[in-house]
Amino acid sequence: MQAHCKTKPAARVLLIEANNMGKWVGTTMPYEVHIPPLGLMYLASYARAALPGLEFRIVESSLSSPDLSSLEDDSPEKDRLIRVLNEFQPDVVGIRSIAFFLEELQRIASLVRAHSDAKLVAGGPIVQAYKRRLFQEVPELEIAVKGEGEKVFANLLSGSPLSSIAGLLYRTDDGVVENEDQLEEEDIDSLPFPAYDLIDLDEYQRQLSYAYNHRRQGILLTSRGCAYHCTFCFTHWKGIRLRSAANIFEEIKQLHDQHGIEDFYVVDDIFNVNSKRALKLFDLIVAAGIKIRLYFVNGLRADITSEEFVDRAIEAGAVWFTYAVESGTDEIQRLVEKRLDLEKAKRVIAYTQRQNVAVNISTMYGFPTETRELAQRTLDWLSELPKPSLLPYHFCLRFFPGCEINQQALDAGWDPARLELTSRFSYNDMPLGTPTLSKQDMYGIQLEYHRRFGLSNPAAVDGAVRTLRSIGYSDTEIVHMYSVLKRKVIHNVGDLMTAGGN
Ligand code: B12
Ligand code: SF4
Repeated sequence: MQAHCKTKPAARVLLIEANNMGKWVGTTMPYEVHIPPLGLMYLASYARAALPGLEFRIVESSLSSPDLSSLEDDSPEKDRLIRVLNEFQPDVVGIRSIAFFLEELQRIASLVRAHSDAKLVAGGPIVQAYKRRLFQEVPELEIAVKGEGEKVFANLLSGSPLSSIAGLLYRTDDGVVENEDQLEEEDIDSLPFPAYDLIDLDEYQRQLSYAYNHRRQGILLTSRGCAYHCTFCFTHWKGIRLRSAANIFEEIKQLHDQHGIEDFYVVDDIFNVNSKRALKLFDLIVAAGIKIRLYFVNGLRADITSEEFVDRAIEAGAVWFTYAVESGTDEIQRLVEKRLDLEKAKRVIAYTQRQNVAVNISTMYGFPTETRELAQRTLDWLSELPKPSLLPYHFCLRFFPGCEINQQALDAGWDPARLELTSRFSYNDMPLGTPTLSKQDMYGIQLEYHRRFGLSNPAAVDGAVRTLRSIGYSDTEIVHMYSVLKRKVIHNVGDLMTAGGN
C-alpha cells in the first residue's frame, strides 16, 4: 500500500471485539463476564451519522468464535464469526483489542484474512501500547488507529487518502507510517449515543455483567480520560472531558424507555471527578421517578467522595460502589503518584459499607520497591474497615507497555523481560516475584488476603451473599458469580455459605 493510497469508501463494516474470556477468568463456564463492546458501538453510531448508508455488524470473538483448539470438538461450522464473514461480505473489518489479548487479535486477524479480503483495521488500547510493533506482531494488519477512534474511523471509511488522516498508523511498501495524533473531541456531549441496535441484549443478559449479575446491561461512559496520573495506569485518552448531567440522563432515559434497561454500569475511570455534575445527575434521576440501579463498577476516588454523594447516589438507585485504593501505605501512594488520603478514604468506605450496598475495594501488591512489610500494611489497612471488599480482589500489579511505572521498575532493578510478560497475565494468574518480594511472599500475600477477607473466609462470603440478596441479586446470580470467582461450579447458595472455607 502506498502512502498516498486512497481506500475506496466502504459499504459494509464488520466490527470485532477480540477478547478471550477463558484466558481472562481461566474457566470454561457457560457464563462469563461479558459487557457490550462500548468502543465499537460508539464507532458505529458516529460513522452512521457522518456517512449515512453504511451497514454495520458487531461481534465479540469469545462469544461468536471461541478458541476451541484445545478442545476436541473444534468444528468450524460452529464459528459464528466465519458465518458472518461469508454472509455479510464486509469491505472493512475493524478489530478492538487490549494488550492482554494480543494472541487473540493475531488469531482473529488470520481467521478474517482466511475468509475475507476486507481491509483490516485495528483499534483500542492495544494500538497505543504497541504502536508500530503491532504490525510485526500481526502480519495481516494494514491500518491501526491510535486513541479516540470516532473521527479517525469515519475519515477512513469515507475513503480519504491515508496520509491525510490524523490518528493513523498504516503499512506501506517502505514500512509502517505513523501520522500525527488526532485531536480529541472536546465536546463529548456531541457524540451520538452508542449503537445498541447492533448488539443482542438478550445474549449479554445470559452472560454476567461487570457486577456479576444477569441483566439487560446499560453501559455508561460519562467521561473520557482521568484528572490523575498514576504511574501504573494505562490510558490512551489525553485530556479529561466530561459529559453533562443532562446528556447522561438523556442516554439513561432512552435506554430505559426504548430497550427496557434498568441496570446501568458506569465504566468511567473516575466518575466522581466532578461531584457537582454527579449530584445533578442523581437529582435528574430522582426527579424523573424512574426506577433504575446504578453500579460504579470501575473506580471511584474515595478521598473526594462525600457522605452526601453516597446518600444521593443511593437515592438515585446506586447499589454498587468500587473504591480504587491500590495500597494502604503512604510510601506506595507517593511512589505511584496516586497520593490518596488514606484516612479520608477509610472514613468514606466505612460510611458506604454501613449503608448496606455492595462496596468493592481494589487493592494491589507487587509495586517496585515494595517489601513484604509494606505489602503486609495494605492487608492490615483493610482489616480496619467494618467489612471486607464484596468482590475479593487483591491484584498483582501488571506492567503495560507505555506506562511510567515500567521505568520505575527498571530503576529498581527489575528484569526488563519479565515486565512485559506480566501484561499478558490476568488478574487471577499467579505472580512471578520481584527483587523485593519473592514469589513465595507473593503467594503468601494472596493466601492471607483470601483467608482474612476473601474466598477462604466463610464469614466474608456469608456477609457478601447477604448484601447481594439485599440489593436484589437472585440466588442463581449469586451462584453464577461465585462459580466464576472460585473457578468451580457451585450448585446452590447453601453450599456456598457452608463451603466458604473451601
Ligand atoms: C469496561 C472495561 C473492562 C470490562 C469489559 C472489557 C471491555 N470490553 O473493555 C472488563 C471488566 C471485562 C474488563 C476486564 C479487563 N480489562 Co478492562 N477496561 C474496561 C474500561 C474501564 C472501559 C472500556 C471501555 O468501554 N472504554 C470506553 C470506550 C469508548 O473506549 P475504547 O474501548 O478504548 O474505544 C475507543 C478507542 O479505543 C477506539 N477504538 C476501540 N476499538 C477500536 C477498533 C477500531 C477498528 C478503531 C478504528 C478504533 C477503536 O475508538 C473508541 C471510541 O473512541 C477500560 C478503561 C477505559 N477507561 O477505557 C479498561 C481497560 C481497557 N482494561 C484493561 C485491562 C488490562 C483489562 C484486563 C486484562 C485486566 C486484567 N489484568 O485482568 C481484563 C481483560 C478482560 C477483557 N475481556 O477485557 C486495560 C487495557 C490496558 C492495555 N494496555 O491494553 C484498560 C485500558 C484499563 C487500564 N487502564 O488498565 N475491562
Ligand atoms: S489509576 Fe485511576 S485515578 Fe489513577 S490515572 Fe488511572 S484512572 Fe486515573
